[in-house]
Order: sequence, then C-alpha cells, then structure tokens
Amino acid sequence: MSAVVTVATTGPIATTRDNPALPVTPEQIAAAVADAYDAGAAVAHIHLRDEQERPTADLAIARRVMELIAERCPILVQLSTGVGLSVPFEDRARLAELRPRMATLNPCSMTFGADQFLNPPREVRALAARMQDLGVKAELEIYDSGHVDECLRLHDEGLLAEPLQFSIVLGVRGGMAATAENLMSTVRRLPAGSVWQVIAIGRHNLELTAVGLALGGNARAGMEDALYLRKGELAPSNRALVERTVTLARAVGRPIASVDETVAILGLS
Ligand code: KMH
Ligand code: ZN
Repeated sequence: MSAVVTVATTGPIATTRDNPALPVTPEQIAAAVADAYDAGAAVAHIHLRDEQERPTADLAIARRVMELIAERCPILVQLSTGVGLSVPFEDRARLAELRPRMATLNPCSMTFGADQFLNPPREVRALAARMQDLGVKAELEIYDSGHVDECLRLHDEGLLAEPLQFSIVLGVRGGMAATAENLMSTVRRLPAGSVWQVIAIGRHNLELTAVGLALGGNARAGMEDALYLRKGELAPSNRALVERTVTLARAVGRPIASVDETVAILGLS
C-alpha cells in the first residue's frame, strides 16, 4: 500500500534561531511546501507565524498561505487547529472556517513540555461538529493512550468522518515517550480501517518514522518535528527531511502516494 507523506514545515515552537532554514513568512512557508511536494509530499500540515515568528491563528495570514500554496502546487492543505499553546481555543477553531481539505483535531488537554495544551471537551466537540458541517476532514492527534478512547467517543457521538485518520505523536513531554513499544500498542488499539501516521518528535524521529512505515503507517516529515537530519547536522530544508522519508518508505517497499491516491486513502471529499 502506498505511503502518504505529509510535510510539517514550521510548527509552533522552533524559531529561526534554532534552525535558520525554518520557513516562517507566508512566502517562505509556501515555497517550502512546493519544494516538499516536488519531493513527494501529498499533504501540507500548516502552522502560521506572525512577524515576530510567534504562532498565530490570524485568518488573513492563513488565507495568504493557502493562496500562495495553491498558486504553486496541488498539495492537500491541512491546517493545524493546535496552532500554538498560547493561542485561545476559539481563535484556533476559527481556522476551520477557511475550509482547508483537512484540519487537526486535538482531543484532550495535556501537559505539553513545560506548558499546557488546552482542549476542553465541549469546545473539541463543537469544533468537530463544525468541521463536519464544513467538510473539513479531521486528523486526530493522539499523544497518549486515553486519547484513542476519547476519539472513539467522538466517533460514537457521530462527530467524525470515516476512515478515522490518526496521528500517533511520540516524544512530547506530557504524552507518550518515543518508543516502538508505545507506537505498536497504540496502533493495535485503532479501529479496523483506520488510517494512521507517526509523528515522532526530536531525536527519535528517524527510527520511529521508519518503524511506522514498516508497519504500514503513513509518515510525517519536516521541521515541526525534527530540526536535525542527524546528530549535529541541522536540516538544510524541509525538502531534505521529506527526501529522507521518501527514501525510507521506498526502502521498506512502500511506494509514495500521489495527491489523487491520498484523496482516496484518506476518504477526502
Ligand atoms: N506539534 C505536534 C506535536 C497540531 O498541530 O494540531 C502535533 C501537531 C498537532 O502537529
Ligand atoms: Zn502541528
């Protein structure tokens, strides 16, 4: 089965002080996405930054990024409604109104590094319902085992479209540690027919992305999750991280999904 590769160019945390190649302006983000598309990415997971590089849910910036991407390539845009820990949930949720093909849905509140990530149950349900009304497919972010149960509850409540689409996030302080055991035990708990990918944060990014691909999952690559290609070597671009992932996928016998194949795999309208 083909592997869907998502590029996550920017994220909410790193700055250009951490890696000077991090794209932060709308033009830089769109250029990095187009480059990643050329290297095999079919989905672009998007975070926005303001002029001081702070994470933002500014709708004008989001619109600009989406327009610039659409001018450059037909990649499928997935807006992050996680946005950044300092941005209120109601501002984050408003991004769904721009009707990207997909948006993330973070099901639970949690400790996140030295801070907290607030996703109150009532607001999560309102966002899931609104995304369904707008035809925006939810990617469900699983940072810990109980988050699977909460997503299954949302599904029972009729708030999620099938196939359920999970990201298994490994290595956030406050969530599951980045181990193959945690990955496998989470995959086993997903309902039959689910689509899933690994998001491995930091220094375990490479090997857990490889394990995920070998197990039949999809993969995410980019500077949101890893600023280094290997120890001591900063990634020169998002494209380099996508190329590395494409090489891994092919090495374990997984062809790379085109945009059209990805639409079918993820059941996008
Ligand atoms: N930043 C990752 C740990 C989101 O943006 O909504 C998870 C993520 C979720 O990408
Ligand atoms: Zn994200």
